[in-house]
Amino acid sequence: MRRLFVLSACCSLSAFSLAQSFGPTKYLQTSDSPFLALGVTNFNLEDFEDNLFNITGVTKDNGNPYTNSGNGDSVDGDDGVLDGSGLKGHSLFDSSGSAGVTFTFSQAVLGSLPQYAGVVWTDGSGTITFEAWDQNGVSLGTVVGNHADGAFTGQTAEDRFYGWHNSGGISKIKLKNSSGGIELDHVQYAYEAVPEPTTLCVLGLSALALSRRKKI
Ligand SMILES: [Ca+2]
Ligand SMILES: [Ca+2]
Ligand SMILES: [Ca+2]
Repeated sequence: MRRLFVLSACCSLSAFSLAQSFGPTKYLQTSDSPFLALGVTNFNLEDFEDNLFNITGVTKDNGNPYTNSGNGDSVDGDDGVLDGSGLKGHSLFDSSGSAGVTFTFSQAVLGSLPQYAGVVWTDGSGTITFEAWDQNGVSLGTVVGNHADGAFTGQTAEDRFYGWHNSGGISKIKLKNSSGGIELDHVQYAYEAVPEPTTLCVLGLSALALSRRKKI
């Protein structure tokens, strides 16, 4: 009876999308992405270090690649040195933090929508808000942060990662802050490495059937 209950609960999960938000968490280099610790597949990252926005299957509505030795604010490690400064790297900047920047994922280009998507906020003012939408364009919810340090000369201690996981797919993400401009970096997406819940159910039921056959 106990085993049957576990399998039933497992199968019921297949009818729903599993969703989880990430952040805001400290982020100074790619290895700080919480996605990597989950064993994701097809991890794709845009760090803007070629001063281009050309990550496969993703479009944006606002902002442009940016580098400035006086006020640029890349993820710290992109210049090769973790020194508390992102001045020597590249980021994405837009003058309207309140309008924010939306990144849209193309199912046609990618084959399937990513199940993990995130971005690193590196500079701006006020309250920071991150939102993601599922495969049907329904909002998964918002994550709010207040960690802007008020300095605008490349400091990286304030930089934070925001992300979302949704097993059914993510169609777009948006990052904004309530005043001033906005700077961001390390736009990233990935896919689940583990079998879908439906596959787990099939495997579980097969294992149960095999177990019963052995007892006969
Ligand atoms: Ca640095
Ligand atoms: Ca960068
Ligand atoms: Ca910063």
